[in-house]
Amino acid sequence: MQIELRSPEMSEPKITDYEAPAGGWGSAGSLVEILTREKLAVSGPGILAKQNKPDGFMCVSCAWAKPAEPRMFEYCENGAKATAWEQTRHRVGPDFFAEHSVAELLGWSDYALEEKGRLTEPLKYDAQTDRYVPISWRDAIAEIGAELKTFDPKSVVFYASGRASLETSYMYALFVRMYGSNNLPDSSNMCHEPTSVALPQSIGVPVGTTSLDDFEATDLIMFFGQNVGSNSPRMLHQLQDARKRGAPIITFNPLRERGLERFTNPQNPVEMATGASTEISTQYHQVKAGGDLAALTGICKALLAADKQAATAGLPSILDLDFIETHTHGFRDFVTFCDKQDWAALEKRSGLKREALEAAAAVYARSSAVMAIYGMGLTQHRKGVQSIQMLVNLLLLRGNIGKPGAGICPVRGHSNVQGQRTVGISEKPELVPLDVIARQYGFEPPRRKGLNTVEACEGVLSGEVEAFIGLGGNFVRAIPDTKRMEEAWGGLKLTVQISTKLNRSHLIRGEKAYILPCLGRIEIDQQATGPQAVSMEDSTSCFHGSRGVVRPVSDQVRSEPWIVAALAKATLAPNPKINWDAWVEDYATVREAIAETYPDKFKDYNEKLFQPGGIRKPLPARERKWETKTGKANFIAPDGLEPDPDVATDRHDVLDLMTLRSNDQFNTTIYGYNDRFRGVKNTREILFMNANDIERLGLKDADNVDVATFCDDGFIREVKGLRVVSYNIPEGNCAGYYPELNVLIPLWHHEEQAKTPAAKSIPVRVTPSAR
Ligand SMILES: Nc1nc2c(c(=O)[nH]1)N[C@H]1C(S)=C(S)[C@@H](COP(=O)(O)OP(=O)(O)OC[C@H]3O[C@@H](n4cnc5c(=O)[nH]c(N)nc54)[C@H](O)[C@@H]3O)O[C@H]1N2
Ligand SMILES: Nc1nc2c(c(=O)[nH]1)N[C@H]1C(S)=C(S)[C@@H](COP(=O)(O)OP(=O)(O)OC[C@H]3O[C@@H](n4cnc5c(=O)[nH]c(N)nc54)[C@H](O)[C@@H]3O)O[C@H]1N2
Ligand SMILES: [Mo]
Repeated sequence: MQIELRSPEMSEPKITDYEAPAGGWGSAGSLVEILTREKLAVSGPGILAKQNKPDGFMCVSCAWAKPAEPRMFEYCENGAKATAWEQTRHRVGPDFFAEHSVAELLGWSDYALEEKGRLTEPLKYDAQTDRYVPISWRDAIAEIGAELKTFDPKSVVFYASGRASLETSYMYALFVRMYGSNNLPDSSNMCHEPTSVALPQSIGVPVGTTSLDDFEATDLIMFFGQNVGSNSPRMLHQLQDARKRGAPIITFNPLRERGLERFTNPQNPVEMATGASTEISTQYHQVKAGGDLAALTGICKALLAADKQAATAGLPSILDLDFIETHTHGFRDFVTFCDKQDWAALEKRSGLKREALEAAAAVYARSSAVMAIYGMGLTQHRKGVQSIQMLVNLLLLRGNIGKPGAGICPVRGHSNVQGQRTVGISEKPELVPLDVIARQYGFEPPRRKGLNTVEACEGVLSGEVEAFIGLGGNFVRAIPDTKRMEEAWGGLKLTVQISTKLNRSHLIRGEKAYILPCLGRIEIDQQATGPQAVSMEDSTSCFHGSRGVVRPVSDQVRSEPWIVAALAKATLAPNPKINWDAWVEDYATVREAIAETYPDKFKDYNEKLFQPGGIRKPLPARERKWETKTGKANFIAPDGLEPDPDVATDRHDVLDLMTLRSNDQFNTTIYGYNDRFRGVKNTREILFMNANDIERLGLKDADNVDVATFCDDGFIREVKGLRVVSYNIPEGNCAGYYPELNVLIPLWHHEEQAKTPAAKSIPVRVTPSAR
């Protein structure tokens, strides 16, 4: 069935140049629009005033750090949209499901499904009427538990999307291991998994090393493949402050993203009144998709050359030789690698001129504390891990890890995606203290590696996976190869989704299917001992407590800890060492259990839960203690510079497609059809292309085109009828929106080591539409 991409009330698509800075009045206007649509009151003490405050709730949007001294409104346009979307006054109750069959809903857009409102009661799929029908919690839980008992634990996948709290995640992972499986894929597998693979090899920690303080001490920020204006807008405040102190920002991004160009602080009355804005990037390099590895090599090469020159001239070294000597391993081999690369190849692969890379190197060479920030532009490639390691190599050359104002800063996605890993959600048993868990709970946890996201999909295709449980998220829509995967999904015997809103993963279902509606984080979570708090970990490894502030959407929704505990009790034999009910009555007791499993990270957790600025997790690399195999920070040279071996970029009719987020979505949640910063109105069915490519392929701006994946594995992957938008994008690249274009990503097209789908470099052919 063709998925409807336009919302019913949509008007004609419009593409214009957007001139305004990020933030400013555009942001204020967009916010008012969604608040009105979701009928959310923001007057008086309002929900939004509690957002990201030490005594309030942590935003359900991104994972960016929450300062100890928050602004009066510590939220951004997109954080407020996320709040409005969760706290909408619209509901999808039993009437809705009686009215609409699943077959009908399959034709609805992602926007239309979620926009209908919050799920209010448990539902079970009824094949006879092709509808979801109400079921009591007791029956739903009992039936799911009985089903789970019939499967081989290895054939069941337990996904986690990254929003559920540390408390829920800990309970979920424990439940799954007691059930007998490490099949705990998470959204991180599609996101920052390359970070979790690259950084331990390089510096001995799986996470970033910087904190908010570093923005105050840095004298250069390098920014790779992260769209701050849309996806972590609160960081714009730190960037603006750094710029006002005179610290330069050097950006590498194929697109000129507005948030990386100019910012007007919507909370600053003077800036709003005068239209003043701060220039964000001082150098902007439109690197080719996947060209970062070559660009970074070029910068390192330029730096090494400058250092040689300095030595010849008897000047002080440009490199931090003390640091390299004391703290690193592999420097010589790395120099040899850089020496071997020739400039012509680096220019071709990066799409950047040697002079541009030398200009970046020159600023880097005179800066004594440098932060490197990155996002999906680095991770979602076949060589994502090596690109991140190359960025670390650059930092190591001048000792830019483990000193104030310096370090590596991966910008995480979901608000607790990093935290879920911290408390045991991982398919890799070696990342979890299984011996501690074995002692604490008196059972033998499985030691066999579980399935990550791509492997879970392979299992669904091969029939080895028989059941899927989703703790949040919209898995079927977020994964690659939409058509193949949706077809295979019907072969599952059981699907269970723990969700707040209706999405496509409820409709693409197994033989038996259940929807379990849960509380959102913004709602008051009342249990036997009173209202409960939960906690999460931000992108800078700080834990924060969070308390709901509004009444639940319905008295039939349950908290995530309640649902996980209920499933565990219905599935597992009783264990005298775990009292699931006591945990649900008082989440502080879950935190005590977490602290027992992870004593170094969660010491005095309950006492410090609401500490302003959060509780900082110990990070050895920040203290220049390197928990790597060599005991040092490692220079790691890549095995080549070909960004994506399958991308036949040399063929004149093959373009390299990046799938991106608009400013009006949170992952598969589509708030609307505008992408303000990129000048797009009322549509998501577009393909951004370079004017030369448009001409070369015999097309015109605003033409309709079909896009097909260029590969010959026997499957046809195509999207029809996209509108060409002539755009400032490197030649040979094109871009469009996720998740509509996921149908084009072959499942096997993933990061080599981390298996993250390579969503930023899909080889495609673009042809005029017949339609
Ligand atoms: N409002 C909002 N906030 C979000 C999300 C959301 O959807 N909406 N999603 C959340 C999640 S889960 C995540 S993971 C993050 C994602 O946040 P980002 O990491 O910003 O992810 P993307 O929007 O996919 O875009 C990545 C950026 O990389 C650039 N890029 C693409 N390919 C390359 C490349 O090869 N090299 C370089 N240097 N740049 C490239 C793109 O032009 C784009 O600016 O945001 C989180 N926050
Ligand atoms: N092509 C392409 N594909 C991508 C990406 C890309 O850049 N390009 N990005 C990847 C990335 S980085 C990520 S993180 C994944 C995202 O994949 P997911 O995390 O699986 O997807 P989301 O869209 O965030 O999930 C939205 C759903 O979560 C549910 N939900 C919302 N809040 C809550 C809550 O509090 N509790 C529970 N239980 N459920 C809730 C709602 O029902 C909503 O419909 O997609 C990946 N896929
Ligand atoms: Mo993500």
